[in-house]
Amino acid sequence: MFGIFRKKEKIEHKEELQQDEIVTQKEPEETERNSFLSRALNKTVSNIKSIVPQRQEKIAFDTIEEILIESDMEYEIIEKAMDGLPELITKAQLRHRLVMLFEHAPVIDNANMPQPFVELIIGVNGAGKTTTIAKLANMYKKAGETVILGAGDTFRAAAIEQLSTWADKLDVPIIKTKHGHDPSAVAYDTIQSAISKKIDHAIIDTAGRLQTQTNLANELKKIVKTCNKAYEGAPHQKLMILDGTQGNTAIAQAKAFHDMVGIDGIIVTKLDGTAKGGALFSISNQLELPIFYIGIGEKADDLMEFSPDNFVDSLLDEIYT
Ligand SMILES: Nc1nc2c(ncn2[C@@H]2O[C@H](COP(=O)(O)OP(=O)(O)OP(=O)(O)O)[C@@H](O)[C@H]2O)c(=O)[nH]1
Ligand SMILES: [Mg+2]
Repeated sequence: MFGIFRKKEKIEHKEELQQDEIVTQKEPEETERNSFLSRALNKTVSNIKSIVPQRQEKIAFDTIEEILIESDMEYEIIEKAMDGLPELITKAQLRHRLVMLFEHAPVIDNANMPQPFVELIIGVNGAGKTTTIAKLANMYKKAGETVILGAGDTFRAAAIEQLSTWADKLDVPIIKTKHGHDPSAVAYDTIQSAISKKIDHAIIDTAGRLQTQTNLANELKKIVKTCNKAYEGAPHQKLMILDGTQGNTAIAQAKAFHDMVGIDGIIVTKLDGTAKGGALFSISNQLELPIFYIGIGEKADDLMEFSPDNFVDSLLDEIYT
C-alpha cells in the first residue's frame, strides 16, 4: 500500500451544489480524524478563534479575510480565493474555495509501483528531514512493508548518528558511511541493498546545507543521477521537507530546491508548534505541488496523511455552526 498517492479529486463541478449548502454526513472515523487534526493544529485554531470566538452560520467577508491573514495565508492567495464571494459568507462557500487551492494532487496507479520505491528527502537544515524519514519508515513498517534507510547527509557526523539511532529504534536496516564521504555512493548502496534484499522502500536522507548553494545543487543533482544509475527511474519521489513554523518564508526555500532538482511533493513539519497553519494554502498553491503529509510532533507516530478536505474542515468547524 502506498499511502502517499491520492487521486486528484473532482472538485471543479461541486460549486453549485455546495452553494445550496448540501449538508454531508461525516463518517465517524472521519470525524475522529478531524478532531485529532484540530488538536494538532491547536495554535492555528486558537488564533482563528480569537477573531471569531462564537461559532456562526455566516461570517462577514472582512472577518474571513482577517482570519486568513492571521493564519499566514498570503494576501494574493486570499484575494484569489475570495474573489466574488458575498458580504456574508457561508461555510459551504468558503470551504469550496479553500479546498480548491490544493488542486495539485497527483494521479498515480497504486497497482504498478516499483519495488523498491525510492524516496529522496530534501530540505534545508533543521526542517525536519531526518525525523520525517523516521516517521515514514515507521508508517511503512506498520503497514507491513519493509524499509531501508540511506544516511545521505554525510556533511555532518551528527546527521549520520541521528539517523542510525532512529534505525535502531525502529529496527530497520541502514546504509551509512563515514562523515565527509560521497553521499551519492550511499544512495547507490542503499538502492542496491534494497534491490538485492527485495525491500519495499528505500528512503535516502540528504544534507540541507553545504559550503555553498552551488555545491548543494551539484551534489543533489549527482545523487539524483546516481539513484537512476542504481535503479532506472529512481528516485521515484523527491520529497521536500518544509518547516511549518516558517510559514510563507518556506516557499522561497522550496522554490530554490525545486529549481535544482524538481520536487514531486511536500511534507510540512512542525504544524503542532505554529499558528501559521494557513501557510499550507500558499505553499501548495504557489509551488503547484501536492502536500503529501504533515508532521505534528517529534515522535515517530506524529505524521498524518494530508487531506485538503479534512484540513479545511478542521479549521472551519471551529468558527462555523
Ligand atoms: N514539534 C515538532 N518538532 C519536529 C517535527 N519534525 C521535526 N521536529 C524537530 O525539529 C528538529 C529538527 O529536525 P531534524 O529531523 O533533525 O531536521 P533535519 O532537517 O534533518 O535537520 P539537519 O539534519 O540539521 O539538516 C528536531 O528537534 C525534531 O525533533 C514536528 O512535526 N513537530
Ligand atoms: Mg538531518
